Amino acid sequence: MSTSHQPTADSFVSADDIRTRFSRAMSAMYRQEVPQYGTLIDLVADINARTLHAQPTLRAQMAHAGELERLDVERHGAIRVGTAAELATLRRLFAVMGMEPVGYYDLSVAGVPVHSTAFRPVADAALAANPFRVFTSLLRLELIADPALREKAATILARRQIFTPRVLELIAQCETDGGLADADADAFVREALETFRWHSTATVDAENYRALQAAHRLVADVVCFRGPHINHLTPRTLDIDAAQAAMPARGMDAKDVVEGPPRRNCPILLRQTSFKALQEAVRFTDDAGAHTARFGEIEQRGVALTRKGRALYDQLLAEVRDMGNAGSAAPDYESRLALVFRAFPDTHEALRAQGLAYYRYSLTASGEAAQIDAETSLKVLLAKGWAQADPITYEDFLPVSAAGIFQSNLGGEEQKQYQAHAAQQAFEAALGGRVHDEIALYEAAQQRSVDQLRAVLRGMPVVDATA
Ligand code: OOG
Ligand code: NI
Repeated sequence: MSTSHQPTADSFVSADDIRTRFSRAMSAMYRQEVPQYGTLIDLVADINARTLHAQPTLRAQMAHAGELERLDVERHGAIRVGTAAELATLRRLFAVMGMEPVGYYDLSVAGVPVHSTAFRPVADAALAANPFRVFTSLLRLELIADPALREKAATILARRQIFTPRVLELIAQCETDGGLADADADAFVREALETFRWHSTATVDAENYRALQAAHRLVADVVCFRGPHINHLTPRTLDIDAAQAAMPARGMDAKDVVEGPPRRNCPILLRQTSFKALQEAVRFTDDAGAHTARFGEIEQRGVALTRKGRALYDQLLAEVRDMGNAGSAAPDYESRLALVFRAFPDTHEALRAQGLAYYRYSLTASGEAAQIDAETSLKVLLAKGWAQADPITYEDFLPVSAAGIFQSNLGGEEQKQYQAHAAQQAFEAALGGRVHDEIALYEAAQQRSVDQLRAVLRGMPVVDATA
């Protein structure tokens, strides 16, 4: 490692900036690798422009919430890794870009032998700058039933190194110095990208590939390649139904149903749809073959829910999916979904009054001009037009939706059953740290906004504890 530099904090590039450079580089790479991703980005840009033009209130609300600028850089990706060591190093790699593990997702209940977290920024300002997220799954080898196959997979995984030597040096340098200067930040982005690149040569022969694929298609995807290729990158659309309807005309084979809640006046959580994975030519060590892994996805984000709101969402979704036992495959799924979700209030007033969703509160111009008792309730402040409540955007994922996305993109129809249960402690041991509780983060963001508002009313200087 070169130690000739004298690190000083002001010569460092911010973590936000490194994240933006990285997400831009990743997007460019994926556009090259999967041209349909470029088509999807163009489609979403068109639809977002049209939606903002047609809905000036939405535009104003997004501008006020500071969401307009981030819209066209906003996307998430997903990768799957095979060992605890890989996951732990990813945690350190993402930390260089200000991304921390948020949430624990157990996908085994949905027949996928992984558990996951999302690496993303957590501070308000960092989210506003660029909310780039990576849904990261760890294979649960213990769920492979055949001990010999399990052993073989572990041996293959133990042989690979998914990080370049230079990126490991730069991560360590960043941890020691507290940041990276410009040229090192660029080198970091270049080297980190190598981990996410697609490799068309597999590390195993065709027979081993088939054996691992028979255990689960995902096992083959994780074990048989030199690295955890990025398997999709997802832009954020403001109208997912319009985007879904426009996909076939642009040559995309869209998945049948949109995952998540139904279309609503006040969008909640997250709605997602994808186009199916591509069949790609690969070379095994002894033969030519094909693999399906990489796909495209779009999503529409809504307001973050409180624990109470989330419980209601989970309950209603389970009700819809249990009807006739068909999950989301039933032909009338969308109308059932809409019907059952009538029980979920659909005005922001009702969502607030029932404590179902999170908002950021701020004084309006008239609130700032008026003489107001600092303890006036939020309800009165809002009713008088002295304060405004902006929905806090949901920045995370949904396990049932994620399972649907996994299933639709692994190719093949088989459903596996696992006698598994959530294993958050084992996941955190592999990760080498705890994951944030996402709901606690939203709660804190709402509370910070209320504290700031009260501080302004009291005429106190406002300190931003997260900056
Ligand atoms: C991840 C699937 C989950 C989402 O948006 O819910 C996901 C994967 O296929 O690796 O990306
Ligand atoms: Ni996704």
